[in-house]
Amino acid sequence: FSLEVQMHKALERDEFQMVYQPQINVVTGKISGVEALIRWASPLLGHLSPIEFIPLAEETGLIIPISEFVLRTVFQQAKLWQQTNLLPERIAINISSRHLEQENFVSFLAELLLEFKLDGSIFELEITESILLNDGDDIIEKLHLISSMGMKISLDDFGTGYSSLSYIKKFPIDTIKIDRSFMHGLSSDSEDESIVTAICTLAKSLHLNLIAEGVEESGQYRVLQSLQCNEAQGFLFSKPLSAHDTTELLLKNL
Ligand code: G
Ligand code: G
Ligand code: MN
Ligand code: NA
Repeated sequence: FSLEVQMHKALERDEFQMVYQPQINVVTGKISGVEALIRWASPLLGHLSPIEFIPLAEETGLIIPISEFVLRTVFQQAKLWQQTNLLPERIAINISSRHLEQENFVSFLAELLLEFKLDGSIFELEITESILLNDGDDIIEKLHLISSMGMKISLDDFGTGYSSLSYIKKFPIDTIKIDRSFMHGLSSDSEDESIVTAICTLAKSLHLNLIAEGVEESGQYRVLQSLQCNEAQGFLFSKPLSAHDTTELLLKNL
């Protein structure tokens, strides 16, 4: 029952599922976007967190078909929401650096856009800083191609890595997502608050969209509002929801 063997079978057996977590516009209080997140319900191993299987998928290369499944499923969902006038402004998708590095990554995206007749601007690809460390030029070129297709790029888990300002300048980044580890001390005037304040100032001066992740308490939300952080995401608003439940929520949000 090795994890690797089960993961292989999981794709064929349709055991992966996408869930969606709403992102809230801090000014209007309405849903501005959703982040797509993968879930795996294995009949043998139970519910597994992506933290438990994505690293192994990256090591074994299985991340490529999994990531293609993620993109295809989310594009399909976007089409359904578009047809029912429920499409949020943005759908964010986590991209593994292993997939981004594939030669055909950009053409895969282009083909999906064509197939589903969708505008690229619906999507935002979430990448982590580590990818920007690797090789510069090849990745820059890809990100520019993705931008030219209308898609946005966001830096996930910001503040936990190098957070180097030179990356933000060098790469076509649209959005910064403040890592959820900074939310804990946000309503208690701590170091976290100083860091989040600094990131907000940075984002504003660079004209970047800013999303705070892991917002669990209304006190944290109030601080984010006062700092003019654009968007917030976290259990305070909603946990990640099935496609069906997300659709219900989007209906109410109209
Ligand atoms: O949803 P959850 O909190 O369990 O996610 C845990 C981690 O797994 C996060 O770092 C998230 O970015 C990553 N993750 C979730 N869904 C996907 C996905 O569809 N693709 C990739 N590459 N990573 C994902
Ligand atoms: O690394 P990334 O931002 O992609 O991770 C997203 C993960 O964060 C999701 O798996 C989701 O389940 C989790 N998450 C979302 N909201 C909250 C929250 O308010 N608190 C905590 N602890 N985790 C959250
Ligand atoms: Mn993410
Ligand atoms: Na994150």
